[in-house]
Amino acid sequence: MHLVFWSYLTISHTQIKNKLAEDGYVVLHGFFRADVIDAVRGDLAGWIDRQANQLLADGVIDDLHEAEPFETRWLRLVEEGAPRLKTIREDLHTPALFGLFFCPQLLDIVEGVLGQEIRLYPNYTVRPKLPDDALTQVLWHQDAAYTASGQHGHDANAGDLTEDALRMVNVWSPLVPARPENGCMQFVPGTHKLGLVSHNEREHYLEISDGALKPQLEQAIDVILDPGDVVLFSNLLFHMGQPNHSESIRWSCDWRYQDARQSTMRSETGHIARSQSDRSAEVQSPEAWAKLSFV
Ligand SMILES: O=C(O)CCC(=O)C(=O)O
Repeated sequence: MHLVFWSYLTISHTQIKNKLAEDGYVVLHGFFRADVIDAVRGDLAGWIDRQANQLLADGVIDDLHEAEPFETRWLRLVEEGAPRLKTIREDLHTPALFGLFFCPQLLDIVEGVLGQEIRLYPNYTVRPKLPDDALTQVLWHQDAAYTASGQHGHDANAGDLTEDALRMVNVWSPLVPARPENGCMQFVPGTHKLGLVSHNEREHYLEISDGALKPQLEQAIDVILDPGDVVLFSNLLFHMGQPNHSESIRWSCDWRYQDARQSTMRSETGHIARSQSDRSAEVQSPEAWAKLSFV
């Protein structure tokens, strides 16, 4: 079976690697084909529908809001009592998500950075960023600080981990246009070169300490992306997710790749995306992905 998930690339793999090394991120516009993104939205619309039916059966809501579009249906359900979610993680083993996480053309790029043994790191995520909700407003951080802590909440071990142990390629791709008004991310280019800085634990997220953050903030840029676009970035890059001041949900997907020979530094092991040494270990198809679970 030959799977084609992407549309075109106007930049070479070497240029991508150089931009990642220099700026700490690289944007690939129009990377995923529209039907790939539509399929992901379709699977998530199915997830919303199943949640709605369960909530109705449990007496939490009285209306399924079936006529609402993808952008607002979950919001209407939350307004009626559905849980406010930071992230969706456990329910992403659907055929369409395979098209993002295991896109061969994306893995070719990642292979150029991480080598031929690649793991999909166990924190692949869909974010339904709700309007004006602090729970979904991700503070300034480096992803490596979460990794070093082994889980959200504290980074007590951060000092013990080398940058090599924390090395990953992070990926973020929106399912609706991501703009400053609806909570697109902000990056500070070049901050991956500062190494792992100290973070403070806030109510919902870690936050880079003032001393490290303040001198950098003037250089912050909005990461404006459309569905199909993808941004790759270093897990040492300073970044944040702005508040969503629109009237609909900013849906997005984010995931990370790691050298599969390294420890995940958490109890989950993730899934093998590419293995030169053992092809049979790779997740081979959308059907195989759909049979697996978040581990
Ligand atoms: O989606 C957002 O607003 C923030 C995401 C983020 O911080 C990440 O993917 O590491």
